Amino acid sequence: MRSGLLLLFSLVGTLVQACPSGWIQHGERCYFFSIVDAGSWSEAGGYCRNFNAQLAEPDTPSAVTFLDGEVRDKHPKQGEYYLGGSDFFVEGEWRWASSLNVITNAPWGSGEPNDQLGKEDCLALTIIGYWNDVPCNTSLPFVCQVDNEFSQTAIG
Ligand code: GN1
Ligand code: CA
Repeated sequence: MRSGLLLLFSLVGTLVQACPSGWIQHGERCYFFSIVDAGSWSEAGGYCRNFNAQLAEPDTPSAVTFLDGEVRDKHPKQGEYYLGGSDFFVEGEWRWASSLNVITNAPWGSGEPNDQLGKEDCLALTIIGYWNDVPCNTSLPFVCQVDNEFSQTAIG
């Protein structure tokens, strides 16, 4: 019985800290950098949602720094990656898609966001870490985010 309980706890202990295979853990979130372009910002979000995830919303300094490091070190050849932010509703007012909270911690590149040709309403992480606004119909790879198992099952 005792060893059975120990086995149970050690199994739970393994499961609760895991990210899905191919995803990377940071704090209580898992991130996935897509290999291929998925299409528009909306389609990229659809891919994430198909896996019960969402486009990444790095809304803390720690998350910003982490994704910056990841994109520079491990994903340097894929151009820009969609993140889950947009100024779709009010030009110049950038919001996270899931919460509609105003984005307050954006490490915009120099001169960005520039709404080039009046057509750039979607948020992208560039391969050198800073953020840029791009047309929402640009075909780009993307970063998904999901809570890891630890934050979902910590109480259970
Ligand atoms: C890119 O290269 P160009 O001028 O077409 C970028 C814009 C940036 C601009 C900065 C799809 O546009 O968002 O503001 O560089 N376009 C894309 O010079 O990434
Ligand atoms: Ca831009």
